[in-house]
Amino acid sequence: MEKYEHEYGAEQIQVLEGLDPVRKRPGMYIGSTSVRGLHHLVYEIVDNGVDEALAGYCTEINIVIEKGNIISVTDNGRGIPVEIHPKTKLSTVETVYTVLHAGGKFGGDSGYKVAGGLHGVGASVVNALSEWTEVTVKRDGGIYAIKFERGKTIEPLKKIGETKETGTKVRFLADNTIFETTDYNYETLETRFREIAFLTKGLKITIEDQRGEEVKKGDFHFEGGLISFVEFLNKNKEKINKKPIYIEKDGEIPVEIAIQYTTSYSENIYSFANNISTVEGGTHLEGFKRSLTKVFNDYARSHNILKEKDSNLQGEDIREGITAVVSVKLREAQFEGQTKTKLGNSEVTGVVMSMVNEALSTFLEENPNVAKAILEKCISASRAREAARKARELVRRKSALETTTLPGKLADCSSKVAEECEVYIVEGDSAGGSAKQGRDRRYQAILPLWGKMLNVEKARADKIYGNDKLNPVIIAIGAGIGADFDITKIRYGKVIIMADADVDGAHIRTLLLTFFFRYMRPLIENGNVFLAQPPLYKLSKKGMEDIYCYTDDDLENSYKELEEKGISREQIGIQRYKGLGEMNPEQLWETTMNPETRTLVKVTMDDAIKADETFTILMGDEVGPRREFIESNAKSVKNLDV
Ligand code: 0R9
Repeated sequence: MEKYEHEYGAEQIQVLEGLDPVRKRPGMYIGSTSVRGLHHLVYEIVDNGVDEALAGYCTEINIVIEKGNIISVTDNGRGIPVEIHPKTKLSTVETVYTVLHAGGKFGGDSGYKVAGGLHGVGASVVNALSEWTEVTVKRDGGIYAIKFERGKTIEPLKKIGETKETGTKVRFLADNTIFETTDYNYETLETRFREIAFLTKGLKITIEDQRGEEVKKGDFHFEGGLISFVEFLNKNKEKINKKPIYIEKDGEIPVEIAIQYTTSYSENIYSFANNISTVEGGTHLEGFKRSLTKVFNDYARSHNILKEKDSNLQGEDIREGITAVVSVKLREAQFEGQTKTKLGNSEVTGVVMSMVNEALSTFLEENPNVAKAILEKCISASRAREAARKARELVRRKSALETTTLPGKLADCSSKVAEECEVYIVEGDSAGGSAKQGRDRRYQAILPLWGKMLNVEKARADKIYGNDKLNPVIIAIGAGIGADFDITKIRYGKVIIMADADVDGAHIRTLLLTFFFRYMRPLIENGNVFLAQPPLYKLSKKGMEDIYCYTDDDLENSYKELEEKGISREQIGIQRYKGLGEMNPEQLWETTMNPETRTLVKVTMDDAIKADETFTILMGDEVGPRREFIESNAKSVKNLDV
């Protein structure tokens, strides 16, 4: 952020010290030293190449994860300037890599800098947090190289050859004494670079992972920009308007928007400011939503689709089934909110609104069939909302009448302190019985579910309020649902799904997760949802304590350990658990519920786009992608009983 907010004068550069503060408090510069922070190093470097592309000089960026987790990033831009900077008496490359916050202000007329990772702190921070860094610049007919170790120059810039090409190449090895892990996740990087390619029309980005036996590759280049982005997001959904609606305007604050409606019931709007995903929204999103509501209502009125007696369509009616991407670029982006992912610049709302008002109303006038199809869906959404309101009223009134009435099947815990309380949502009555007897009733509650669970991906909100399978879950958690959901009211700090390790269990797990994802998303975002891990096998032998194994690898390892102690496989009894119901209360406690010994998997929402895709594939209408997904993921879900 700093990079774009301040212009440091020469004096300030001189008083800035070296990079020691970065190594002392890395979290302050890259958020954390977890795998997330590690990935930020790559984003910082790639963003510098993206800036060069936005300035109009670079068309391609290549990223390679080399063996040993070395990162290499190459662009074909002008090359970082190499001449001696008069104030620092160092080459400009060296200055950029060794002076904190130096990036961006030596660049002269490079246009506005708009790319930039979440923390936008630049090359010097990457250098400070790397065991070593090498930068190679092709420029002015020469090839120049410079090397650093832990932020300190060890080989100053020298010319090592001649070339007619231009560009910059950066290689670095993250410092393993600083990061918890230096093992990059290929999928995470690939997803981000695909996103950057969508957001930067025409820029080609390639990524290659050379670490494994098989090289993985991604190649992203979208002439369609955001149009390609929404087509990608909707690839498994049934579309209402075949071609996405596209709105683009250059100017002081460039805005780019693509919109496509699908027959689904969810709202998927992704917003970006300077290529940064604004998860918490902000002024650009606000402007877009307001304008969308206004334009559709105006159109419906002027074409007599809404009659005089009808009330206006509400924003949520108009956003049902929408997939949209809103991207703005601005010189001095201000990020607010808890995770600094909410755009704060107030002038943006009006810019987006006036632009969408004009472009979208023109589009609707010119495409009356599309307008009609979308409005039909909005109107039926509005009817469903009205029905849902009534159903919800009913639920509310019911719970107001019976204020203390928790679901009959819920065995609640005695503590009322949410942070220490857990609710196990258990499949089946018999497993529920064992769980009730085995639990620690001070802080563990049990909610058994039985019968067929509703697939919320295929149902509208009015079917969800008042559904007899979901209602107990909603009431037990106690924080409402949908737009009314209030995370501060949850009755349990941990909501734990405990299902069998077979196909049916996986199904229930997915149905419940889909429900949480669509109707209680903050619960997942806040890290309150967990999956219990029941064992698959029990090994037993007279005189030996039982051994529980949670995976097939676990089982093999246990066999090996026992063999080393001279106990052969034949001497050991093995029980394969088909379901939770086969375990008695003590076993269930010991293996799956006792906080001292259990393993819980926390459900995270790192990537909402990926999550939406997965839930659409697994729970939506289209069969083809679902089969593909299951086939290609079957190997990684060993516990499934297929
Ligand atoms: C491989 C990742 N790419 C980069 O890190 C990279 C930085 C960079 C750059 C310029 C061009 N390409 C780049 N790639 C550049 C050049 C010029 C002006 N501004 C930017 C120019 O030729 O005049 N720079 C980013 C910061 C700086 N250069 C600077 F501060 F050193 F100028």
